[in-house]
Amino acid sequence: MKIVVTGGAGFIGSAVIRHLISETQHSVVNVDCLTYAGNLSTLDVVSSSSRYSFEKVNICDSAAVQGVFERHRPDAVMHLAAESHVDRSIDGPSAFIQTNVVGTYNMLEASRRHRHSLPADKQDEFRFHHISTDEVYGSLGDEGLFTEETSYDPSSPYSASKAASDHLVRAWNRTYGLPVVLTNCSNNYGPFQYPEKLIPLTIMSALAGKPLPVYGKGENVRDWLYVDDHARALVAVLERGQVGETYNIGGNSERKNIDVVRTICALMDELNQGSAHRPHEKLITFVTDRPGHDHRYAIDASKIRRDLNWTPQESFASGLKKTVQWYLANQDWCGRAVADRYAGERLGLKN
Ligand code: TDX
Repeated sequence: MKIVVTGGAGFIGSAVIRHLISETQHSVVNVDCLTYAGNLSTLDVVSSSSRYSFEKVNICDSAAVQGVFERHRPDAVMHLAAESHVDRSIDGPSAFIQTNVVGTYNMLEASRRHRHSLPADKQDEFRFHHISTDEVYGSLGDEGLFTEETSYDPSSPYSASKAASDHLVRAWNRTYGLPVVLTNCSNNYGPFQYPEKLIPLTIMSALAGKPLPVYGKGENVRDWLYVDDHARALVAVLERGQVGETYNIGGNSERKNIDVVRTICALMDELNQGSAHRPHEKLITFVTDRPGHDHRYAIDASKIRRDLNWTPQESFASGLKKTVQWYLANQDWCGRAVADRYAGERLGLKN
């Protein structure tokens, strides 16, 4: 298959492309406009492949998106391009509405037009895979899990924009017959994540001996998924998922934020023994809570396990250790990723 991957220079998109080029025979057209969070160096290990090409295109530019479809005539789209950071969506929702809602609409319309230009058998085989988040379901109490049937109840501008995009994708399936599959995942972590998210921000701040900000009391729970496990799941859904279906993807690794931060501190003590900042736990600082902070996310991934035979390979302990090791060994990459763009300051308190 020739697959257009949007957001392929981002954290999850680049993991998907590395997997597609290294582990499958599919071809990839990476469509990315290289925002602050996009970085082509994430693709250095695959970018010389004859099955890889790059288009610097913003999905909000419908004419440019149309051009990509005309030039490449893809068999499938994996749509990952999105603004993804909840705190930034609180400070400035506009980019989230544009990219996540309008950008998804542009991708759907371009896919619909392109599909009509294909021969009949190819029209049936075409796939639009929309990659989304468990945040569309809102917040759980202390019990229960998100399933594919959980009602939508988003809390932040980010999650509301992703919920809107999910609804558009389902509408294009029901109204226009576009063959879609959807996935909603839990919190991802691993190499190449932009150091604004909890895990890489904690590692980078601990390295610099800076305070480790924990929102509220650190009692909020997230369900962690190693990014390469997610990438394998996404390719399984694209190749074998049922049209019109949604699959929840989670790593079965629920943790309180404070426990995640403490575990990172212990790993930093162990793996960075020369550090002047040991024990790193003394850097933990409780700060004002995030407005509209969802209490708990947890995914029931039994559908994708049962129907597509996918299971996560990484435990949270093994994945987190690999991640800390990667950031310790790739401090230059992180320095370049944030240079002149983000100094680790608190985001998301504006109202
Ligand atoms: O400095 C911090 N301190 C802190 O306590 C940061 C950045 C976060 N937190 C808390 C807030 C959350 O409870 O840690 C938890 C994780 O925060 P984020 O890394 O910002 O992720 P989250 O808000 O849970 O959203 C993430 O998972 C779902 C991604 O950013 C989304 O794109 C994805 O859809």
